[in-house]
Amino acid sequence: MTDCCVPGDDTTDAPQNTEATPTAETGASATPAKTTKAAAKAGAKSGTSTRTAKAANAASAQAGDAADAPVRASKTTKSRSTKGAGAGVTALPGLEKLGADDALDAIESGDSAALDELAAWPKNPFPPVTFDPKGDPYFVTVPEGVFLMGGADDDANTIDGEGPVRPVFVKAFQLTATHVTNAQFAKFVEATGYVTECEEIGWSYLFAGLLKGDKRKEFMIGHSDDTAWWLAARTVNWRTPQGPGTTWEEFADHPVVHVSLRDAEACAEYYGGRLVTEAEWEKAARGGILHARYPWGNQAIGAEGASDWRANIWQGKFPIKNTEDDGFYATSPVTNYAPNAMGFYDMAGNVWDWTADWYSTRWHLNDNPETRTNPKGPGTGQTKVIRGGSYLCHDSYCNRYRVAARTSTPADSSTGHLGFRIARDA
Ligand SMILES: [Ca+2]
Ligand SMILES: [Ca+2]
Repeated sequence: MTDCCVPGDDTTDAPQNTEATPTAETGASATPAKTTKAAAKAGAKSGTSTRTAKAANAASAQAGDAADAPVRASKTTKSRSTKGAGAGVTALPGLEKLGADDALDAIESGDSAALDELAAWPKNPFPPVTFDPKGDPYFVTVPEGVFLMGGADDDANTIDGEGPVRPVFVKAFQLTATHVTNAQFAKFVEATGYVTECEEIGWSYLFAGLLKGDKRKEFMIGHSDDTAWWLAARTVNWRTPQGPGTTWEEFADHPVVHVSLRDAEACAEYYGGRLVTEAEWEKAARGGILHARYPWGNQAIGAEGASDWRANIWQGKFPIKNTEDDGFYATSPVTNYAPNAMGFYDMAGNVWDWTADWYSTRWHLNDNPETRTNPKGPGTGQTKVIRGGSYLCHDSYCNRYRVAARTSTPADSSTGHLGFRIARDA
């Protein structure tokens, strides 16, 4: 791949403002707000992006509501969390073993030595396994028990509702070790004849650096209003993951992208599963580490140099220059980077994962059995939670590859940096 272009460098109506800005720390910028089907059709017809601000505004309103959300567990919150989680569910198995109280004390104190201890690799990591990411999905079983959900990082996106850190019980479940790959999605489509939402409407969002020159002139029909580097590109879908002219077969072991929530649910059902809840996702992402910034611990990505990248994110100057120090401009093979201690790959970076939960920045602030025991998120909402960050994440722009980070997007969204995993009850 070549360096990222400046969106708008070769078309007159393309976006001009491509600099990452401080406002890019909002949820609406981590992934473009998407259209409804009707808006998408209108956009394709008019040749301009008609992505309404409705969804983005809704998300912003939610985010604004949570500006006063706590980001650290206070002693009061901790005490209530533990008690509340136990109430009505007999007990929280594993809580004593986990040492949640001590962990919360350490997190609250901010003592770096204590935090490093919490972030230590588990003493008994899951044994390594070998599987074919182009074969049937490989499931890892996560045992039941309590984990500490939420983050208290100094640079946490507090408006996203990352905190407080609280004990959450999750019953045993299974989750695919990797993002669902193009090969796996292709098998589902071949067996069922399924047609994805963006195939129906005729376009999807593609990162500007993947649609340049003549191709941009031919295929671009608009761009995101709030994130200029997302171009609405005609004919793009999962079969052409990195733009017109590319094929899924070239990227068979990469995550499938350009899939909406409905598409992800249909594929999960085909493989006998469902979408993951947000709590299940975060428990799997933490991989048995009590509390850490990343799925592998607290150490920043790349701390030991260019060969030390542990996830596929963006290096360089976003969105103009990607130095590809981690080896990839866009998506990467799903087992390219080392897994976490439970055997889950790409819980940071590569592509986002859809989750089943509606997004709220406040729902989990209520301390009760519904939010602390097998939580499934609020009953309704306007956007769905997505987790894990993508190849477009960058320290200076969107540091949401941290394990506690969260954002959301409308259910009918499809983009080139959003995929999914499959969960099922154990
Ligand atoms: Ca990369
Ligand atoms: Ca990911």
